[in-house]
Amino acid sequence: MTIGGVPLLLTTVMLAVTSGLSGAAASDVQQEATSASLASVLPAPVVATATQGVTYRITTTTTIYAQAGSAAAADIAGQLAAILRPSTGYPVPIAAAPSSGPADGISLLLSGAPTEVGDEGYQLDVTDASIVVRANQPAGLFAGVQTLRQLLPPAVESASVQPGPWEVAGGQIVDHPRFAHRGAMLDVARHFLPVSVVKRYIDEIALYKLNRLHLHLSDDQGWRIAVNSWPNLAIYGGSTEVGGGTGGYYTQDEYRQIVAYAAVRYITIVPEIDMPGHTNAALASYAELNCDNVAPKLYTGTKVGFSSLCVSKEITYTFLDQVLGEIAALTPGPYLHIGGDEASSTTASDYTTFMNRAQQIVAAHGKTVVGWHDIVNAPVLPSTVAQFWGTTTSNAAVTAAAQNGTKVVMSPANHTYLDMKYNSRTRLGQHWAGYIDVQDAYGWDPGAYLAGVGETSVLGVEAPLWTETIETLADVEYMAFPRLPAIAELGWSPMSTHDWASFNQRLGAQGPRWHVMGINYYHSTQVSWPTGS
Ligand code: TNX
Repeated sequence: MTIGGVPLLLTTVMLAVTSGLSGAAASDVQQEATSASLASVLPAPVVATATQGVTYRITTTTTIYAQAGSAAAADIAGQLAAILRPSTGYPVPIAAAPSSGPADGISLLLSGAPTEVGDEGYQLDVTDASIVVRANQPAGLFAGVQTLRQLLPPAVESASVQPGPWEVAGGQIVDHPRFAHRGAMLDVARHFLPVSVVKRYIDEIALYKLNRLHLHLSDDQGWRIAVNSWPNLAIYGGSTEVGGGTGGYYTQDEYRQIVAYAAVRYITIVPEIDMPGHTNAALASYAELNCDNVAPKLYTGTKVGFSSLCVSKEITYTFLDQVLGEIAALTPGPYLHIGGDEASSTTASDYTTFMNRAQQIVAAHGKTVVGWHDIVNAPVLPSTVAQFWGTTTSNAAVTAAAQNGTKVVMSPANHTYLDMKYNSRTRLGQHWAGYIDVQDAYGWDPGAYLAGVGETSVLGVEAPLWTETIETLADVEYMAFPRLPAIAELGWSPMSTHDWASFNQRLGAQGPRWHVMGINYYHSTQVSWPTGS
């Protein structure tokens, strides 16, 4: 049996299956792999086929060939070289791929990929002469390179020269994502996180083929982005955080840097300005935003549901238009998230009035609205995306919206909330949605979770990290790893690959990699970590 001309060798390790692929290649093929490294890719690929006895070795003469004429391919080649050079000690030059076809070495090509891999998928072929990644778009090349990293020994991630050898098991992977939206969220409002932490998190989520970073930029405790037309929002509203620390905010230039850093890793920034609730920092910064014209004090506690923009004042909509207008102009991605959660200080009719206007304002700035699922309690625009954060498997309002065409991002709090404790002994985090160990994060199906919200209504998944108790990069990493890769796999891999035993083994294999990268991960007792990780 062959797939794409590569012999399918049947040995011991069941790796992947083929649903999700269309056409002949998807028919009835069960995948098997001889190599631990092919079997260890996370998220699980759609199809992986080992070629027994074949190994590619990166040596001192290995060159990376990037698609001629593509600046994006050259940039991705540069990112791969930047990983390989420090750890191998080899020069790893980059050259334009010859038109005669793949040369020896590592080729990153924007031709010859199967159409079914779409814009974000790729085909990776490893022979003893070459590694070839083919994709239809640069995002797919980037994804293929993330897979290639995982096929190399963990020491490849080291910042200093390591002994090697730098071998990749032979075979073929044909791979593409299940869902378009594969996200992580960072709450930079409850505790401010500096640009360096956000960039590091972008690097970490990119490893697992996530493609959205949602930044929760404002809340009761802090406003985290400079707005030129309303400068006190950041200067005053950003001056503290939960617990009374000094807070902080991103200048517009820093925000642009984050957007650009994410873009070359094929991650779209989704900025959130939460409203009409969760707005104490804004209300404290400008008295005129309050119905009684009295600015409240800054807030450094952790209660929710006590603040609301003044729905009846016209200046509220001038504020929205100017703030959202500036953020839209800074954001190349299609989405503006306007929160809408826990608006318990806003009446139901005010909420509807407010959300009607807010959605129109976002649309006027050329963006698509995302809101927490509470937004479906108001009429929504056809394009508005609802982010489900409940803890139940049925929600009548969300089901009705989905059946009316609303797309849903799945963030069920009892499976995806990275601020939930792993268990009662976890120092950080909360547990209002329960304890979430790795099996809870992994053990659900986003396309069949919420009653009446089927696969075609689901845009994807997202793992939020709220930061009431989270203050440092080490805290962020401890809560995200190893649960974030579970959510990443649910977003990328076909459900037919869903298997705890396989996932557990592949997740464990990431441990030594995280160790080399200095990622502060939680050694969950549910995971079979290899010794030494
Ligand atoms: C609920 S989830 C919130 C946040 C909190 C979080 C803590 C959601 C839309 N709202 O304001 O930070 O719980 O887990």
